[in-house]
Amino acid sequence: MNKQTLLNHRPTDELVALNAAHHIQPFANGAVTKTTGSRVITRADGVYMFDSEGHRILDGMAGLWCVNIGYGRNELADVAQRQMQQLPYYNTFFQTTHPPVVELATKIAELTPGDLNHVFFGNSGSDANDTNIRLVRHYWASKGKPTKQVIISRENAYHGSTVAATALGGMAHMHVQGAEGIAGLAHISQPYWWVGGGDMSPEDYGLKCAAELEAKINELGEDNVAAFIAEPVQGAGGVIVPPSTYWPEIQRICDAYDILLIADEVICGFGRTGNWFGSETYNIRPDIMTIAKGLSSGYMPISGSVVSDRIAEEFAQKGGDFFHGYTYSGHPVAAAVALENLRILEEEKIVEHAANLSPYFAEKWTSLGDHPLVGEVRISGLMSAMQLTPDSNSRAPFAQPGSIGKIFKDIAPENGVMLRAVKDSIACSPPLVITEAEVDELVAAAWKTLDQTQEKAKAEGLLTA
Ligand code: PXG
Repeated sequence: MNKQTLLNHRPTDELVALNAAHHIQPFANGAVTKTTGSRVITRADGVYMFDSEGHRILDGMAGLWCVNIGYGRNELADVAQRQMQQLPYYNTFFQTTHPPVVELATKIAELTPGDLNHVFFGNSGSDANDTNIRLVRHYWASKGKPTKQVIISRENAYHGSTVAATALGGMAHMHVQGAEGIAGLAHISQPYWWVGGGDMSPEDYGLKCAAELEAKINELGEDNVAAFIAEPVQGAGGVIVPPSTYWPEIQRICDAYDILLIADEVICGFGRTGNWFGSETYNIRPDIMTIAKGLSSGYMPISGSVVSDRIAEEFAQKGGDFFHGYTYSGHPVAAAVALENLRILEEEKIVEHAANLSPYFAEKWTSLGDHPLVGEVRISGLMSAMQLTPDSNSRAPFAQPGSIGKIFKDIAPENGVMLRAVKDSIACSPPLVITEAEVDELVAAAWKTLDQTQEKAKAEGLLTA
């Protein structure tokens, strides 16, 4: 075993310098990596992680919205070791398969709602969404409707970072970095009432945003539209919890027109919203579900596109060869680890725990709304956000959008909590195993961070009031 990487790592300053010299980090600014450096995380247990300097930090983001069962579950390590010894790798192409992938597909079919009974495996949410693009287009071609090609998505959606998933997502600042000009994609508004709702009630605004789907289908022509894709609750976009009117109307429109509905459950899946899937929380009947993150609680990279009987039957009868697959689709070690994660989620009733804890979590998180810097709070199960604003009444943005969220994000770990800033929204998504006492600790640290953020912002002239 390489003890240097596992236990006796190099001193922090060396690690930080080598990191800046050789590691290109995702969603990071290379210049800042060089000047400010990066925090080095060395171990984690339960809801806490520890950096190389020994600071204990409550992980309010469950890694990156994924460590649903919490850290330190050695059962997953044991399963990985056993599977590596028995069959570390074999492919799932060309009519071969292996027990872990069969067991996992069967388990996912059992857990997912409705007739979502068939899984195509990938390694990340991004590649699963790439799969979905090819899958729905191949489906319609097989059905004899090859013109049904366009996939409608939403502004500010996050569906991943491959070229296709970036273009499918709705983040303009990502599109301009190498993902422009991908054909057959269209976008409608997100139901982000705080920013876009104006004088409308959230419910009316939800209907207005949903109506855009119908308008877009009519503009493009139903015969040209393959699918609509959306996260039940937008996560990376700032935890945009849709108004209650939104999903029923979206579902009605997808049913009324012959449009496949893809629920991107990469964040919402596996308990995050208090049910196994966000689709259950919001009464959505998807034809395809994207799953990743909580599927293995992040212990191994694995994802899936879960499809309905209707789609799988078409593939089985007329689809012919689907020329698509990743070397590691259904990787045996990842599949075995995911299966063990699902066993723990189920047997330890962790999804029920999340549901039972959610009123307490909501009450505590809502109390942050009393802080003068906070305009609204948004909550769904154990994911939440607070919207920072200089003026709750006018819902005004800050003079320099994003500047206050960044101050908050930088201070939070100093107060022992990791949270994520999405511009001036602060997102929270703790491991689902978090306890009431740990919620108290998280919220107290967040309040203290709000105070310090306000002070610093005033001192820097970013806040005048
Ligand atoms: N769909 C959704 C809804 C996601 O949240 C992906 C797809 C892509 O998954 P992979 O496994 O390819 O990363 C995601 C990922 C953030 C952040 O900063 C969020 C994600 C990834 C990285 C950062 O909030 N979500």
